[in-house]
Amino acid sequence: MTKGADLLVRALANEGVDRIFGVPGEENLDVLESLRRSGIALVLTRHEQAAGFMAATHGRLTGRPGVAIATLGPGALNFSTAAAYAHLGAMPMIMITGQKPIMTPKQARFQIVDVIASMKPLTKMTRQIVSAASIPTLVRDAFRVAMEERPGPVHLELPEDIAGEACEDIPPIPPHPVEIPVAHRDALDRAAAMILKAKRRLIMLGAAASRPRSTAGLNGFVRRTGIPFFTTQMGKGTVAGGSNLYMGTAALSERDYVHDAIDHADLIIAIGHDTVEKPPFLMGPGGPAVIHVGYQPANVEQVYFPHAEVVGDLGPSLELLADRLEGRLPDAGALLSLREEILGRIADRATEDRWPPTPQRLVHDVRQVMPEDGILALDNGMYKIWFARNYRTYVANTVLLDNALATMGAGLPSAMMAAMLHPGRRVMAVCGDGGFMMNSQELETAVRIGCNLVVLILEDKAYGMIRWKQAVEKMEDFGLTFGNPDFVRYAESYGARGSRVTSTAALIPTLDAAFQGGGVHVVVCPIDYGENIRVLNEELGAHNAARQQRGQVSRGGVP
Ligand SMILES: Cc1ncc(C[n+]2csc(CCOP(=O)(O)OP(=O)(O)O)c2C)c(N)n1
Ligand SMILES: [Mg+2]
Repeated sequence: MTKGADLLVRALANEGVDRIFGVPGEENLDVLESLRRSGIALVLTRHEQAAGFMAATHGRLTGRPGVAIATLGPGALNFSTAAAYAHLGAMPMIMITGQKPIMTPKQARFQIVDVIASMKPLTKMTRQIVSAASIPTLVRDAFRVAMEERPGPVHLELPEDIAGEACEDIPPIPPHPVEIPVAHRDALDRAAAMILKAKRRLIMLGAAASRPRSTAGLNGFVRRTGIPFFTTQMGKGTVAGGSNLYMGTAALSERDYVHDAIDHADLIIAIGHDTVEKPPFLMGPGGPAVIHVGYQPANVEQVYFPHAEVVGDLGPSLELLADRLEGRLPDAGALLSLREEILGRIADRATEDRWPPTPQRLVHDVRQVMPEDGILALDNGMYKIWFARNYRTYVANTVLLDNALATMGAGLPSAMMAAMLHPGRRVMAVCGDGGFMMNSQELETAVRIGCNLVVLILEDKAYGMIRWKQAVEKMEDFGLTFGNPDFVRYAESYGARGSRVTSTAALIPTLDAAFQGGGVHVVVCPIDYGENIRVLNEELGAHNAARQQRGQVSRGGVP
């Protein structure tokens, strides 16, 4: 006898799903039973939030939605942060949650929350399944919506009685390839004319440039035009940062060294910029002209209002744009004269052996132990700014960071997903002592499923980023410090291994040994956050004051 749950699982398999992440409840038991008899693996997690982060990261890295499952009410609500993470971060994901029977609700309102309503602002689509016969269509549509630009999360609620409902054996709907339309000829001509006319051009690579489908077209555009580029935080790694055209990453919205190049530019070609990111620079009157190249038109914001747009599939549209420009930009690299100065300043103190290590030294040493294709997954904390600013990338999608929801707690689960997808590559999660503890229970999952993974915890016994902002605001140091477990013993209690870095010289050997040993290895290292104020406030403040005095900040109203 075929049941609704069988149709669901078959429809998921039809979409190429090979694993589902989550925490089932009794309302999901029919689905669990269908899964048991399918070729789809269940990756049981210790919190639904982590399952959601893993599914979203699957979508981010592959372009195919990851799938997560949870029960009704409490389980479904635990998906909320992950749903928002995927929604803001444009990561395709499908969430399936259970519900009490809808035809004969024998438990009255026990555990019932209006999950559909709660998912509305957090997803692209949220639907309750009301008949088994509708499952094949709904699942196909859910995948279509999740994957379509702009990608994101879709939620399906499957009530217990619909999952158990006997039904006809309806075949799933076969997916077919979908191409995204390419930009209009007139838009390409207009953009090409602007680029040809400009004198000091700069490319900016944003979050949407990281879609796996656009990597080749993007690299080709940069190579064929020879225009220098910088990236937003989430655009990091879309074109190799080792390229001799890389000018830096805008980890701050203004006043960093990379903004010297932005201030000197007369045209910025913003590729894949998504304004969910903290602004990489602030547009204002009198600033450079901006061309937006994206899968979707630009949202108009106070700080982002492009003068022209090229909307369409990024890769092929950029190829057509490069056809109009190649060989016609002899002075493409006009801003490259600033490169050495910018990158030199950024590298300051990267090899200093002070103890505890500076953030610059930590980033430098992590880079040494990561091969070019190694994947770094960052949680959210102060160190994210340093990694965004200082870490250089060589291969697309090798830095997973979240500058959209910017939630704490996603670092470990997203690294686990990367490790599952790329078992042959080195994968490292970098977490603060605050963010790590928000999903540290997933160490058990990582050990159980056999991940090879290093988790680097940067210990300052504080919510350091907020503490920095408090100090910048000249407020008293109050309310942001805490104690920690002994992270080495904590890791060992999960069956993982643990090491503590006790000297700056030991950092690289400890990280290297952790990778060599395989399995899950937690490495704890203290960090000297004195550099936050010294560099990000004092040094950059002085640099900007000097620039302003020299009159190099040309735009009225924009610092
Ligand atoms: C879930 C969540 N809660 C709170 C915040 C606000 N927040 C941003 S960074 C931060 C501190 C992070 O502390 P930690 O992980 O120890 O990193 P550190 O800044 O100390 O390096 C906080 C509380 C957030 N981004 N996400
Ligand atoms: Mg901390």
